[in-house]
Amino acid sequence: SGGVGMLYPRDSESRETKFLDGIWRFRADFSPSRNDGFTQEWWKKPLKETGPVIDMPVPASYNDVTEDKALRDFVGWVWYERSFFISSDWTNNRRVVLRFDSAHYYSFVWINGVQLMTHSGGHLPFEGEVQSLLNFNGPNYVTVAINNTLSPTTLPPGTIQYQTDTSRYPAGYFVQNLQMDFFNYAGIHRHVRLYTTPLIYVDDITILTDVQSDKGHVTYTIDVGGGVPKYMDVSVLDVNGQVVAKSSKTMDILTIPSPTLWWPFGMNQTIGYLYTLQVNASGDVYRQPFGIRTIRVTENQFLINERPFYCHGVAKHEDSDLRGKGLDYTLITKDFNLLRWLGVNCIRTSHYPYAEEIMELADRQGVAVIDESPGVGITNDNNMGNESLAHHIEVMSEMIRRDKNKPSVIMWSVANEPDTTRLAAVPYFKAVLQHTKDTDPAHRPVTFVCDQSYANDRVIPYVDVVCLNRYFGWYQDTGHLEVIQLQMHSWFAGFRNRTKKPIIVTEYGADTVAGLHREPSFVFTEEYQVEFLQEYHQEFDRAKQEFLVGEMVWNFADFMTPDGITRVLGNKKGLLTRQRQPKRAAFIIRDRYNAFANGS
Ligand code: GCB
Repeated sequence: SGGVGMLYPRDSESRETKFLDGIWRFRADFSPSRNDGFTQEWWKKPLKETGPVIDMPVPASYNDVTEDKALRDFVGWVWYERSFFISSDWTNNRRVVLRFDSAHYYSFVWINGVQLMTHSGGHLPFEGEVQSLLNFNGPNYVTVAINNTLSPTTLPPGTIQYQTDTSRYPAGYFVQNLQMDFFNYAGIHRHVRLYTTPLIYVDDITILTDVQSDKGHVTYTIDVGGGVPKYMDVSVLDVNGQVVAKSSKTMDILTIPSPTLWWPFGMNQTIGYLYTLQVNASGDVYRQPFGIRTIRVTENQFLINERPFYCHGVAKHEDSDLRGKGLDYTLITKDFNLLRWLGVNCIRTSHYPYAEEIMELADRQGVAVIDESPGVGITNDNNMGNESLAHHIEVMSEMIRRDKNKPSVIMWSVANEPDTTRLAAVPYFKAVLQHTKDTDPAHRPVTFVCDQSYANDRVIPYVDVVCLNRYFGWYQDTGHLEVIQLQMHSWFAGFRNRTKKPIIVTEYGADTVAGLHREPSFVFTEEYQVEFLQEYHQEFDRAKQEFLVGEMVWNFADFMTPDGITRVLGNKKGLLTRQRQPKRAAFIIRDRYNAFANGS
């Protein structure tokens, strides 16, 4: 929209939303050139006038919706289109903004045949002003072309490999190689909506909080677009809607005596407490939730509100049957009920920013979040060049712009398991980490998730918290539970000798097929997963006396992966099945985490 902000669309006295979710018309471009849509200009007419179309739900990944394997595994351009009407009420002195909460990966958007915007990156919102392109006296149509091809400079990166031996491969054969262990679902994954604002509008809000001797300090800045507001009315409301502080300035510091702090689950009676910053800029009303809390990292501790926080966590995925990575309210609500059932106080958004609706549940339900970028699979020098760096920095800026006011976000993770043994990784990650720290107005801790050894990694010196993924007893010494404690112990010592920073184990886990049993245990059985986790817990219980500040199981639930000989219909390291039913290990984690939450 040309503005600086990316506020979540919220209705108010001055703002109205029209969702464009629903059934869209759809075509994948299977033409030999894979480019007919562009040469034939499919955006110039409603899609059904340029060829056959099928029905496609939005939001959803398109991959698992049809019976067509070629579409499930499609790489290239797909086209979405739908029509809509707008009432003439919307002509009256308003901006109308078209917003996509995410489309994977590269998108072109046209309104009534006119190009509106493009966006690169699959997990963050983009929007544009459309009032001058709309037809208020008849139908409108919106067309979206989306390409899911991943290249060495996309996040995540990927490569396409062509096979030209015609004795073995049919013409045009290629495979997409991905450095990542999850299915590359694609399509319009989150909401599409039109929303209005007045012509002078609240473009962005930045809120910082601090607590000193039982006083909460709320520092805010409001960016206004479209002109200079005639007046500004700002108030802080508590959960009951009572005004607890007020100002008439664009920037101010407000003091709240004895504030109710934002706490994660298990640390306090009150968890996830949210205030609202209510802004009225010349009649444009916007209500931004926020929490009052502090974060500080020491050599051995992660402090929230100056109290030691120990992360009892899981890593997740946006993944489910049929809808792939599509937003689904039933699924995300069920997931948060399961997080509470397990006693989880922290999640990592492995391996990309999640839907804002998920982040808002985390804010409200007191689940801390390690907010991870789509930087997964940065494993060679081609992924660490200038073009990659520029894009990575842009993605971090977009993430911070979207998530900066969320109290649940306690740390940024810029990448998962990059090859940080490379010389090129040093300038690359120094720049990304520094940019992230500087760009976040709250300067939250920054990290990346490391799977390299303490001897060979080169980037750990630049993080605030050391985050480690380890699979002793799984990928190494498969089946040998007896090595886990010792190897984990040496691993911790190796990192601690290098740098005195707190450590979180961000992944440990074993593939487990629900219903597979064997006593004594064997890999892939429910018994093995239980014993495997318990071996880690022994060492965690020792290390948390000193420097360990968190443990996170890989993974909350089973999830889909590409075809591969180590994956039987997906990665099975879930505590839950993909359908969210518990394996035996879920009860072990539930007992362990809830014992902590109950204070025992
Ligand atoms: C990892 C990756 C994660 C994989 C997991 C596994 O280290 O970060 O994306 O799914 O291991 O199960 O192999």
